[in-house]
Amino acid sequence: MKLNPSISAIVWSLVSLYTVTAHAEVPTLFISEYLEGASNNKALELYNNTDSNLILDNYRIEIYFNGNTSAGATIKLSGTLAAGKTYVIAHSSASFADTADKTSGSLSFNGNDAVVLKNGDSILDSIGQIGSSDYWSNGSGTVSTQNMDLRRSATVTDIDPTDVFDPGAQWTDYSLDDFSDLGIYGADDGSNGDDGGDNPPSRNSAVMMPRLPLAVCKVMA
Ligand SMILES: [Ca+2]
Ligand SMILES: [Ca+2]
Ligand SMILES: [Ca+2]
Repeated sequence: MKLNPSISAIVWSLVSLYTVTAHAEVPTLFISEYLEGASNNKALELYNNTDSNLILDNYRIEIYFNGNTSAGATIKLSGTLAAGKTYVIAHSSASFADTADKTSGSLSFNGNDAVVLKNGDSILDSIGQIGSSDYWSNGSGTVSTQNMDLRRSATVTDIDPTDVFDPGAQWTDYSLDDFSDLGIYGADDGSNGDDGGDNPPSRNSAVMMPRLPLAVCKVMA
């Protein structure tokens, strides 16, 4: 039997939709916490939301300072990060540096510097907007990339470092120099996010990572 073209298109769309869903459920590494504290108290917490070890050798953090469109600092990661575990990078002179997985004197953002996480040349996640020297905040200024500890509060959706950045959309503010949650990922209620609890969501369930646009293109094709 020959399917008519419209049924064939629907079947293809459903197959492609399945592909979209499958891809959307393959998260990798993302930034779960960002600490922009006093002096050199700077840190990033990364979370491996896959069911596998991640070899970090091709991963790096880039920092685009003060609206620059070229990275002014590159911090290469290394080692292996187990499934469901965190990796903390701290400034070498941070007061909590001895608790970090990696330290670097280049981790010197101060609120108006875009931070990008890459695997090779693929962008995995970002904070801020490359080319902008704004100190990013939500409308009221209660959630800001300056002088705050920010924890990822919801499903990861904004990974694009080139568009407008609203830290209030996916981040919850904690006080300056509150480094008590560095190295811990989870939410007290088990929801997606990092709010100081220790109950991570089940992995591969809800964190949307960057493959979606490609797959959407496939659906549209
Ligand atoms: Ca700066
Ligand atoms: Ca963005
Ligand atoms: Ca944390």
